[in-house]
Amino acid sequence: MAGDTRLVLLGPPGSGKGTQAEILAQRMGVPAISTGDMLREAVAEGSDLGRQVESIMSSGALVDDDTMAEVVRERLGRQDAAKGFILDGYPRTLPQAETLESILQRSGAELDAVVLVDVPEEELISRAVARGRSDDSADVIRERLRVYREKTRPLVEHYQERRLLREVDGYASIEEVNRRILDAVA
Ligand code: B4P
Repeated sequence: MAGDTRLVLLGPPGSGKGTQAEILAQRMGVPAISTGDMLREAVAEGSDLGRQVESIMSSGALVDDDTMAEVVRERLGRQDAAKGFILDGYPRTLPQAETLESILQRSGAELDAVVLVDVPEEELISRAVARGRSDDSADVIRERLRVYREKTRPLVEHYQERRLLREVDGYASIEEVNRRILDAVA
């Protein structure tokens, strides 16, 4: 499989979306696009965007939809994304899902599937604490899980209705989760 693959990875914080996106991207010959990584890079560079989002990210809240729309529109407009992508961490709200639909429509493209990588909350908290990133303290991760349930979880139904959703149990080894995702999108 090479090119023309457009997948979204959906799931709670720490479910392994980023890890799986990298493996899938290698295999499918398309870029892994992580909005979390893009924002963390902006913070590290101290750009205008980075200064704007730094405190939002460290509190566990979501960056606003308009800012994210600009970031994603610019990234998906680059040449390397013309033939497909693995999108990790976007969309995270219903308005973001609508933005993505309109960006794709304009280029005559559509999503192949949205993969929900689901993992129990206790496991998410222990993975996050083990990772030790600045936005991974136990309190912040609890806030990120609350925001996930409130803002992102409704996307499950949204994509179920569009017959795009594939559910994968993410509580297994990285290799096993990868196999499950490949089976789900085959
Ligand atoms: P993200 O970077 O998307 O953070 P994440 O959800 O924690 O990452 P992920 O689920 O990809 O976990 P990973 O593979 O790293 O977002 C960070 C912040 O950016 C958000 O809180 C928000 O403020 C902002 N943001 C990003 N996108 C946004 C948007 N669209 N709108 C608004 N704001 C946005 O894996 C986690 C850990 O588990 C790793 O240590 C990994 O090694 C381990 N792991 C992975 N798979 C495993 C497995 N199978 N078994 C055991 N451990 C595993």
